Amino acid sequence: MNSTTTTFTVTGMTCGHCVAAVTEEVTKLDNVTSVEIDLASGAVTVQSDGPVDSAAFAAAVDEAGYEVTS
Ligand SMILES: [Cu+2]
Repeated sequence: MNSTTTTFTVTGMTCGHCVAAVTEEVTKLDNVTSVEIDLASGAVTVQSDGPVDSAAFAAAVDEAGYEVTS
């Protein structure tokens, strides 16, 4: 399968717990194979076997208690 990399920016994460919460929710999304988060910049890099639905991503981040800015 094709591996796709998508990067989003999420605001509101302040510590390792925040990173873990976002990682847990985003990992549940369709096609997602891995999630990597840079806490300092808020960059969330998602590896997937196909497209990641941006609305589903935003909903997952919202579920964790944070906000997608890009
Ligand atoms: Cu935190």
